[in-house]
Amino acid sequence: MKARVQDANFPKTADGRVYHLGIRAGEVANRIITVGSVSRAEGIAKMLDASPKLFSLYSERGFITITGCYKTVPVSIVCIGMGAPNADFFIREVRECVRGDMLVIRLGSCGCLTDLPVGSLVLPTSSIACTRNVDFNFASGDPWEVPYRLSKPVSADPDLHKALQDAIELTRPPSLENLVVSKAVNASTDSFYSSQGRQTSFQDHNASLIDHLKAAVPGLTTLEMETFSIFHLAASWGGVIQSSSAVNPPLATNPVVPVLSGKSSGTSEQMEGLNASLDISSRPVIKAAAAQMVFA
Ligand code: R1P
Repeated sequence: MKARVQDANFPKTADGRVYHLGIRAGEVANRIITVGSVSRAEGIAKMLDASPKLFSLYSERGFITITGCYKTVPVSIVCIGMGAPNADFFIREVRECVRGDMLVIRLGSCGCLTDLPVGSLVLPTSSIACTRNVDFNFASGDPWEVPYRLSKPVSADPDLHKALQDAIELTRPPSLENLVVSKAVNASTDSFYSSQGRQTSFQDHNASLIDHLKAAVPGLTTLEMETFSIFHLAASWGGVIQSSSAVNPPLATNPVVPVLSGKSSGTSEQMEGLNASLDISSRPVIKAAAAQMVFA
């Protein structure tokens, strides 16, 4: 992607592409599943409708956006890699490319702080952030500072969390009967190592971190690296609100309906119009929830 920055405040290429995800309006849907790994993104993409043809873009910065329809409803799968900075690029740059509501579900893997078996599915209702306190003197210890800071919790969007829970109830195989946990607190960390309590060659002062986390955060079940940022940005988004009448034409009269019925492969402009038509409230919002598979 040849970058010609038009605006240093929100850099875009001359043809309107956001700088890191590489997409522009019309190439990403309002309903998004975000994942961390390429294989997971490509696996989920196989479930999308055969028509219209999938749009996919691998950005120079390693983000992948795959857009298509699932049972005729536009959906994007966005692979963001790992960590809060990438989650921040993802939410802000997608927000810049869509109008109306934006729904985000993160489907990822996580560590587990309870005795749930590997393969369990956890839907956190909230997440805290656990971050390394860089003011702590890690080289020699520090009587004045704590080595790790815990934030207050931020909640998943309750409607989307419930919708996700209901959808899983309807579709899960019997073998998952007792392995879905829909009330849990997640902790997102800024390191896979130090702030998740792993012991490495660095002086991380984290030997008691996991015990501290469990004692300090009731219901804490999972550890990963992105959910807090996504929930936090979703909860704090407060950009310019477009009037619903301007962005909410009735679906039946929308010119992109032929795209949904497979008669056309669609254009960026059509997808943009379709996204706008899918507003589900008069005040556009970002709603976020997460589903996480427990790994060893
Ligand atoms: C660490 O191995 C990565 O795995 C988890 C963590 O959040 C972190 O990104 O998530 P994903 O499975 O989505 O990558």
